[in-house]
Amino acid sequence: MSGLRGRGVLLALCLLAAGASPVGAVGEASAVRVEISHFTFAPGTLTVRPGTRVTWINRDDEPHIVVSAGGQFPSSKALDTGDSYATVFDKPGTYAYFCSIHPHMVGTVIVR
Ligand SMILES: [Cu+2]
Repeated sequence: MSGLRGRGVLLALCLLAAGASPVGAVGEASAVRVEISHFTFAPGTLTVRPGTRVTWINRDDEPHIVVSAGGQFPSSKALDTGDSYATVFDKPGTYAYFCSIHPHMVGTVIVR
């Protein structure tokens, strides 16, 4: 997969040229956190690169369950306070999700 590696180097060079910290940029691209608090997913809409690991962490005193609206990724277990759930988004697309306990809680992960 030298082609993929080459693209990664190119991306890093572009980020350097833009004055971004390469370490911070790579961290942001590969792992992102969604905080669940006050019955809200924050950020509600998240845009990430393919291959990004997204972690939801519950800051509420109520349990929440992260469920893909289209069954596109596995559901979490019931997350108690401080519990987290992570999944990796490999393919570009729009992934709507909600909390199955509180269906008015919705969020979206956009992978591109
Ligand atoms: Cu909930």
